[in-house]
Amino acid sequence: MRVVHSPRHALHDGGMELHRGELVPCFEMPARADFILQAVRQAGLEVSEPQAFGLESLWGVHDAGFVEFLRTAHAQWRAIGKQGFMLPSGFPARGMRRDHLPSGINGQMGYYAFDAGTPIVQGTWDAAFAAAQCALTAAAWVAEGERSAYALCRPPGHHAGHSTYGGYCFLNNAALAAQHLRERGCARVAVLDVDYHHGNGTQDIFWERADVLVVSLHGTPETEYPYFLGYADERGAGAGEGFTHNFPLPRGTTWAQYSAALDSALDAVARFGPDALVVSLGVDTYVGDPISAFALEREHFPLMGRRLAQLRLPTVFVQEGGYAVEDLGLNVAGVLEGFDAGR
Ligand code: SP5
Ligand code: ZN
Repeated sequence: MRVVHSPRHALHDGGMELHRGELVPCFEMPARADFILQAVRQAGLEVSEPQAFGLESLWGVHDAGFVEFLRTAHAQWRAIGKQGFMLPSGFPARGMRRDHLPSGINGQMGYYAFDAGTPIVQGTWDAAFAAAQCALTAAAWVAEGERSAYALCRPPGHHAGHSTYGGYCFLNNAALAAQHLRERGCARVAVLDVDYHHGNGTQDIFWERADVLVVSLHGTPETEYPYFLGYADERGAGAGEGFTHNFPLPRGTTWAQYSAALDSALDAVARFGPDALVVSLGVDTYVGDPISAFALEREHFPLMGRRLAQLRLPTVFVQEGGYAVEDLGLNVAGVLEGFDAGR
């Protein structure tokens, strides 16, 4: 399996997140990508840099005004004399206006963000755009006939919606890969999200579409981030009704419980009959993850990869979460090696 990665990910660094009432350094840190890179190289996989894709390659998935906000946000912050990371402090909740984008940068942040855990620093845009290009490159390879590819994206993407950011995510890398496959000859594309957290952004982007199936297994929003989306009764709307499937699982979920839900998720994908698969690959389901509460062990990740391979679909893996930094590489490489062994 070929790997695509950009060193520009490291430009997204130095932010703090609001965690249990305190500002702490982000769990989503550059060292994550370094550990993954080391592990995939050790596994003998070839790593390339992304091809260049223009801003217009984002517009099939994201609102152009939102993209412009992300691209210029930190410059606007510096223009009012601020430095360092930016976090929003107010959001348009029930009863407040969502039809007007404030002109000030603080209001704009609250308008587009949905949490106070996703700082923007000076290098965030360059890193997020490079990650998007990695996902697009992996999708292009698969569209051209590769059996599978892995986009080592950082920052991650599955929480980013059509015009929203949060959950450490700015641009939805997996959605961009799926949309690219759609535009390159795949009539139906499935996105399977195995990150610990619900892929609310991907669900938002494809909510009313029947050509992209969205299936997510995750910690139940009753207790787990992102709290306000990811229930089993969310099934899509309009033309997209029945093309979203959620499998919320309780804290403490073991491999036995997880793999039963994974089988149901894989059945939903197989029934859809897609031409290609995009896997939102978060390994924060690992028992050692510092912000998550499932109980998957290292040996379960190759088993997951094997099951994914049994769909026998051209597959793009896109990196999402996973915060047990030192074990992250082996867990990711475990999925990829299991997939390659199971083909
Ligand atoms: C891509 C991805 O995995 N994003 C996750 C973003 C989670 N951010 C907020 C996490 C809040 C978790 N609450 C802490 C519970 C500690 N046991
Ligand atoms: Zn996650």
